[in-house]
Amino acid sequence: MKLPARPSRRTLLMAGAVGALTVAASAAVPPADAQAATGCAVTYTTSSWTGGFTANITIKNLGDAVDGWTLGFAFPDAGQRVGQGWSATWSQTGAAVTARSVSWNGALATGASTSIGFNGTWTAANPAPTAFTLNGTACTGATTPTTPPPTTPPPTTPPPTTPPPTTPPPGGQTPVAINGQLRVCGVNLCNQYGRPIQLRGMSTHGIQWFARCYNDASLDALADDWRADLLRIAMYVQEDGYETDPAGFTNRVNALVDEAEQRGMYALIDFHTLTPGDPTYNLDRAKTFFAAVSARNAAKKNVIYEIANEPNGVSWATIKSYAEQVIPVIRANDPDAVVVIGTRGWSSLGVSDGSNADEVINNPVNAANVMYTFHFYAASHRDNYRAEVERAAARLPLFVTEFGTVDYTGDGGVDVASSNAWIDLLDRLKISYANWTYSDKAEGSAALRPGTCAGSTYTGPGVLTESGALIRDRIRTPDNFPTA
Ligand code: IDC
Repeated sequence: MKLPARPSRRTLLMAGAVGALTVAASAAVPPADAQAATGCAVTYTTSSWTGGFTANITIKNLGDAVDGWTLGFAFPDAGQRVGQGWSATWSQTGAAVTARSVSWNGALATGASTSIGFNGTWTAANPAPTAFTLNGTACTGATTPTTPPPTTPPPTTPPPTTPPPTTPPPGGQTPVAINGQLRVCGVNLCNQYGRPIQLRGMSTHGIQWFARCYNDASLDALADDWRADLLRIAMYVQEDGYETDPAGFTNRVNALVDEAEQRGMYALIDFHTLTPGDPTYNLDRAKTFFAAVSARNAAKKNVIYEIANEPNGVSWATIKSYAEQVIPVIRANDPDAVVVIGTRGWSSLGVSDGSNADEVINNPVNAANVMYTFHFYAASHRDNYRAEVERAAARLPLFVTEFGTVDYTGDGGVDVASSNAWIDLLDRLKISYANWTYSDKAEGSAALRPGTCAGSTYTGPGVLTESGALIRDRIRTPDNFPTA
């Protein structure tokens, strides 16, 4: 796993040696005999608000490979408590906090890092811990806690133990580096300079089924070879998804947000409701999930929230009511993030239910900085849908968070003409999009050939399907993001 290129907000670097027997033996000179070489570096960064905070911790193993680890530290203030954590099993007794590795991050090779974190609460003050232990032995390196005010920009040079950041794609800076925090302006998605932009990228398949497709090599390929701006993280709620393991899926989504961030891509967090189609069925789950991910990712610039994938069988009034209950939960933690709202008839702006975008135009969600979802499958949805999108785009901020080159089942042949007509329209209107799917499922919409995710190669002539080749060609053309 790569370290974040730039630790944000308050950063505290702990670089110390974990001597197996003595700390002194481990400073600059490695042990002479067979004693295991041990050592670690820990960064602890927080973003705080009144009474609460998010802590992100990176552990780097500077010693011999370990298989399973325990991180320990003590809160300096009596009122500090760990709440929901991720990527570790967290516990707290008095001031003492313990984080134990989980199945997928216990093995840490020499030089390897892993990132964990938690949402916490505080009462009187929220100082950073000043000492950490790894597998029971203190990391005793000199530390100088720095507590700049929250508005201080992050350090421009990484801490000494941090490896160089991911190489940006050819042509210079990453989409997130150029565009920064996004916001809705008029009917457009705008960048930090207030200028309209279009993000082009890929959706994962259901992360409960295709986790193997989202690894360092595949995400490097998406950022560098595809030059994608956006990764949509499709977290199904039903179908063996979130409802079966809320904490686990929350962690997986957060880990993918970090992977996107490290590569300069935006991350669209998709609460992938589909069946049942009434989002109200998942309202409590949505509130719990979005409270967690918005608190944890509040300080990041690359996160966009998609609160309901495809409402179906329900009225716009019901969807609007759902949105007006979920959006405040996000806003409480992450006031400036863009939120995308599903629309009636499988996010067809109502068209697939015989309605149209007027129901939204005339009765928009009572919230600022929001966009509305439109989905299409090119072999099923053609001219009448394109006409409605063009008409609606003059009145509503639209985001195509999902589309396929094939029919609505996600399978069948690629409709090249309709796909290109759609993408031409989205380009002309600067409507952002994510294609279904960056996966190797044996179905027409998948971009990768079956078996690709069992290997380690995600570039070159052998890996793309017909759909993948068409979409990659469209996504990898230069972005021309405005920079002033
Ligand atoms: C489809 C997948 C398919 C999977 C199915 C499960 O392509 O492999 O078995 O979901 O529900 C959507 C949905 C999206 C669908 C996709 C294709 O958002 O979940 O994925 N689709 O049917 N809306 C329209 C089409």
